[in-house]
Amino acid sequence: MTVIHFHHYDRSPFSEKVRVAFGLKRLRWHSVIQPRWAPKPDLEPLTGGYRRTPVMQIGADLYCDTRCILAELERRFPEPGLYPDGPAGLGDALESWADRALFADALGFVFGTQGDRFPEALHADRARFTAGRFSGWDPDAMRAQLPTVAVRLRRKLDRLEALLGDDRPYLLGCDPGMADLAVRHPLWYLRENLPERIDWARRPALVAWMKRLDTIGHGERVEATPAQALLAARNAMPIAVGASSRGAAELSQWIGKRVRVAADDWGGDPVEGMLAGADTGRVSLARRDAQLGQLMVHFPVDGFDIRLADRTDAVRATSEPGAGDPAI
Ligand SMILES: N[C@@H](CCC(=O)N[C@@H](CS)C(=O)NCC(=O)O)C(=O)O
Repeated sequence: MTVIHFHHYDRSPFSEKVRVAFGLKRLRWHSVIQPRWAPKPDLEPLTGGYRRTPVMQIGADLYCDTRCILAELERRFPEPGLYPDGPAGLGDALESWADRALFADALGFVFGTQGDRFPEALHADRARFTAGRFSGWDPDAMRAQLPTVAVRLRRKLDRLEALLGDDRPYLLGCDPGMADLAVRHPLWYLRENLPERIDWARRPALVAWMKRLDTIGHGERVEATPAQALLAARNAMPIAVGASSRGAAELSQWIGKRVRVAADDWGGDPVEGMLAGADTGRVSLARRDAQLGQLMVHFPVDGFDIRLADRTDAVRATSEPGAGDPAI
């Protein structure tokens, strides 16, 4: 039986995106609560330094970033699917928009409105984490941005209301999927933090859609400790990485070499490991931890900077002629 350990905290919006996917797929999962800010001594040994929330663990395999987590859930538990209506590309496009543009405005609105309410340690951590984005996470600067952010957010909410205005139950049709999970989590975050600041009465279709998604729930959640998750990793071996690297020749030529992977938006702490697999969706890094043994850390290709870690390898790779490179 597949045992899922999910490293998260309850207030994390990106975690909420996955928790609803657990509900949709009616899965049982072990909830491992991690701190809201670094250091994360029970997470970083597993991932090799990736500290963002959430991370999904299945034995000695670690899935970083919700895009990688949801793709793995879809692979292992295909029914019901995350792309029930319309082309998958449309679901992914909406996901991208929601995870970055909509989420950034929701975050700017919450911190701009009530930045003083959060602990100092959180501000200090997020200033480093976001590396200059979000007004350097300075409460005054974020407040100064509030009028612009409010107007941007209002327009996005109105667009969503219009999209749902033809009585469709979910964003892309009759059943919930990726687009709904992704668009809901920034709105859930707004509702959790500033319920009275959203003009819900003007957006009945959005309210009904949120209610429909709320009823999906989170599947079967079982509490677990970080020590149990670490033990599960130590007692397991990573799954073999699939041989298929179709469409990812530029990355799969580095298989067996040391690579460095870092998120290209925020929380860019790099992870190094030996590239064990690459396809168009993800890269898999083999790592060894002195306490935990052999691990495999998976990242999406989208949204991550992936490069050779060894300078000599990197210089050689970029100076070699590219005549044989496949077309895009
Ligand atoms: N693109 C990432 C974004 C993850 C993200 O930004 N998560 C936030 C929490 S919702 C985070 O890591 N905050 C800092 C932390 O938890 O240490 C994903 O889809 O997983």
